Amino acid sequence: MNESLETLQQEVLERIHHCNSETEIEEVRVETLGRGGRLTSMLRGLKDLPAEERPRAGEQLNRLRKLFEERIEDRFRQIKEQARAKTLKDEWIDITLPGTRWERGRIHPLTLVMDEIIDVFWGMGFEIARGPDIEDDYHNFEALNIPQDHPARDMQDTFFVSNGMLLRTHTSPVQIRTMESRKPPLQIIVPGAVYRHDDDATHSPMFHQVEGFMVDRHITFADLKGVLTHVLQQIFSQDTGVRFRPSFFPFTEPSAEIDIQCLICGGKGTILEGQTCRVCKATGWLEILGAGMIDPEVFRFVGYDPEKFSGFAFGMGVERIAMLKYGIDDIRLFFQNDLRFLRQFG
Ligand code: 2NM
Repeated sequence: MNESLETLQQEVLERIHHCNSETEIEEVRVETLGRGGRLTSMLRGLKDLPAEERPRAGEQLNRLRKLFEERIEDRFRQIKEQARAKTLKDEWIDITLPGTRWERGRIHPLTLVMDEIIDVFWGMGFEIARGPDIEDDYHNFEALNIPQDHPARDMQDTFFVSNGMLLRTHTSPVQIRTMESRKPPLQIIVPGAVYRHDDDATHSPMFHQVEGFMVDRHITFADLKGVLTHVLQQIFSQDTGVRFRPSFFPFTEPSAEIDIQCLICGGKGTILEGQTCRVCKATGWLEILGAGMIDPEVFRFVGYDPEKFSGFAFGMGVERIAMLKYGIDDIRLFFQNDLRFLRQFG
């Protein structure tokens, strides 16, 4: 009995010592202290011993049970502790590290310039109207008094799509549609994309315009001059010189082209040491706007009485203004989405 108890003690303590997981230690507990466990069986066998041996044997077995229970408990705690230490080590994170910074998006330079132009007109009480990019011949040409044989109607300049429809070559068809459905007084601008068959450093097949018009009784060329001078001096600077030159458009009479003093040479036509300014080609002026008094023919097309109403209209190219404002020499940079270019704005 003594011999076998000592063997049991040695064996069990050895096994407990070698346990490395909660499952293993639970196995040892069941095999030793569980219902059919080795020690449990021995405790159960006490009753078969002679009465005089029972107290001593019982004492020894109970001592062993206490010992096993304590060691199992200790080992169990050690294993848990090791597992926790390992988790803490493996899953350690430095919460003081700075986060990954995502680069913020910026506003496209064309949107910046477009918004700036819109803000100036908005401040003068103009409404903003929009319309379809795909138009019919009537609204893009006919109602604007552009005759059948006008070069702008040529395949060379206009993108035609199916069923006689085309990509608008200016935003003027939206002005026509607005006048068709509403009565004066109106003061409206129409920003948007337009399309022309043209592609080089200063022309893109898709570009943007802000066109607009004002119609009421007694609108004169003085209103045109006042409004457009104010707009240009807001967009560029308060002291920018503005010049009106006579011109021709089928939809306005009289018509004018409007120049501002060159932003690069300040109107001198020359830069450092008498070199000629390449931006204004030594003229000191930059063409920036087309405008005029809306032709009575256009009013007849939309059903306005030209004896009662008059108005002015204008159009400008957003890319051209953005190029002059930021000193960009190739229009294609706006559409290539090169981040090195785009990051410089906004
Ligand atoms: C320009 C120049 C001059 C213009 C005319 C009209 C309309 F529809 F009212 F007749 N809209 N825009 C116009 C006039 C556009 O762009 C260079």
